[in-house]
Amino acid sequence: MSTSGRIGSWSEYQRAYQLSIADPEAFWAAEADRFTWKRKWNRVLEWDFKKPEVKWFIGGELNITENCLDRHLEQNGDRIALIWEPNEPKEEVIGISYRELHERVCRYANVLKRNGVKKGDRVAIYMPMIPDLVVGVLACARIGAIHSVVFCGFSARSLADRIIDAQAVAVLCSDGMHRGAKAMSVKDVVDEALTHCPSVKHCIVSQRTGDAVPMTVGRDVWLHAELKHVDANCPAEAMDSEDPLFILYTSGSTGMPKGVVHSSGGYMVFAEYSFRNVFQYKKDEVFFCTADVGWITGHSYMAYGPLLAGATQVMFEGVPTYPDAGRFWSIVDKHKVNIFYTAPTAIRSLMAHGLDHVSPHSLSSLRVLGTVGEPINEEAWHWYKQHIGKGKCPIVDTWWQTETGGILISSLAGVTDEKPSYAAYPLPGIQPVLLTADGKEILENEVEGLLCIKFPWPSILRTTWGDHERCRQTYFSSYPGYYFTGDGAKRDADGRYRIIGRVDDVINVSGHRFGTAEIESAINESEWVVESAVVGYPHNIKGQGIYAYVIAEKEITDAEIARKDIIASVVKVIGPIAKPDKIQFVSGLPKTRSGKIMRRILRKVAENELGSLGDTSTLLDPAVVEEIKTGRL
Ligand code: 7RM
Repeated sequence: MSTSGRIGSWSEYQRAYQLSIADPEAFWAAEADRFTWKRKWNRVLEWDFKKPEVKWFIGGELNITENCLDRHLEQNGDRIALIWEPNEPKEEVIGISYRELHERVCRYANVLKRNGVKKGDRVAIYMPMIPDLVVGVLACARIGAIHSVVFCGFSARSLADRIIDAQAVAVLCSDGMHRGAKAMSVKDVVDEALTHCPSVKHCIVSQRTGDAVPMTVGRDVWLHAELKHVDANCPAEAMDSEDPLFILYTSGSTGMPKGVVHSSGGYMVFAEYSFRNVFQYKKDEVFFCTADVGWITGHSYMAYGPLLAGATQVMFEGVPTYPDAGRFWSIVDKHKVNIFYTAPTAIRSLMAHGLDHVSPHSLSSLRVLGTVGEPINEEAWHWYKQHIGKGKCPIVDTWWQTETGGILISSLAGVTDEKPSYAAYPLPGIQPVLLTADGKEILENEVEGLLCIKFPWPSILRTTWGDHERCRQTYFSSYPGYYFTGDGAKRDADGRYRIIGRVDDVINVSGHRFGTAEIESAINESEWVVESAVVGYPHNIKGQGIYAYVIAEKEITDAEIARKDIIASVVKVIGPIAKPDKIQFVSGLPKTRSGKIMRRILRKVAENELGSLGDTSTLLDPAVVEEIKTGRL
């Protein structure tokens, strides 16, 4: 291991990997030792995937913000932690040093306390990409409140569902937001949500747009006004290593999204470890992750990982295509970004805008490129490599999930080799396996199977909020003794993994997960709909698009009106990101005699693989398949 603590060569990777398998406890204890603990752990690991129960660094006490902030102050207090790039390129950039960030977090934490928020309370955060979002997240962690960030594009209904599920006592939000050419209200959405959320006693509002928003007396306060009453001293609460740090809701194949719960100690250790090794972050470099803090990528590789590592990073408020499709590249040049981390969908969309948006920019500061969220096709990989990385930047294709807390499979930038469309090798401490459908481990290479993990790593989810049985059912019951990812994968002759995609009823739209059932129930709220079935289909930009088959309630005289109403319903229930791309009206759905929808057939039609529908004779009404094929959009 090099002195920087980074794995520096292929042989060091192999050595670290072997040690991590032979003696996981010694391996992770050595990594955990790099951090500031208020009290050292007495046991490294206890686990049982049957219950499931996983505990890391048992008996240890820490506060993650002390590790993100306080411990950098003495030597690196003046280092820039956050470079905030506003939506408008002409608006002033805000640079926040570690010392300033520490102070802002402490003050915000004192505002939370002033508003009655205590250790263990849940706090929902619904904010655009402004510095207060990161400050608010860390302020919660400072006092031991459990944050639940809800992506600012979700509807009032989604926000309310998540607040109610977690019984949050407070909401942190802003007045409004800027996104590209649009300005949108945020507080209005919160107000609407809060009419259904009696658990919320306080709402703390940051100023962003300066719009006048209604403030409910006794509940709503302005952050800037509250800050006048607090000082900059806020001792970090001692958290048990296994105390929950945050909840993040994520969609699965059934029902309402689950609140994935992450721990304090294990999550901290793995977020930093994976950041340091995958991106090979070097002192003084600038890191830019384009993900919103509303998703897990923004948690682990913006709010926490880079700060734990003492890095300097860019936080971008806007969208990749505003004011033009060269915005990312102009930010890279403007802030001399060295490491750039984005989603394949963004790469494909910028690729479609053409090289005219790339060529005006030098991009010479770039050293490492990363992708996350969905499989990257080879064409996009090569475009990224050649036109953004100029052929000289390693690409890390990082596979992981909300539930895994951090990157599990990825090459290490410039250290282990890369192969287009392969996430490649497991990080040290990660033991992936491929299973057959009946649960047998496939030991050979050049195979395909269900991707499971057979040993815990520090940032594995601990439970799903309020429903441990659901956690067991979803992740630990299909293949007892394993954590089941829901993904299918291939393994090549050299042991590299290639993630194929979900094998369950989850659609990955632009790297965002939605359950088919979740979208169907939103569609079914339209008065035009009797029943619906949703499947994913390959989409050039988004990776997967949403294809909805709908049985209409009444005769449709104007299909456009019905379509609009269905879309409005999805926007209201989930948010604009889950809008169906295609809506086909049908008179019936292909069902088995027991009434189960044969999604396989619907998927094949949506994929335009009409020749390989398989046996349809067992269907209740085989004729409906012909109609569906003919009406394909
Ligand atoms: C980080 C994140 C998780 C799902 C996962 C996969 C897919 C993520 C990759 C990928 C192929 C990748 N969390 N996925 N990364 N597929 N290559 N590098 O995305 O919880 O929102 O989604 O995303 O299907 O199960 S997530």
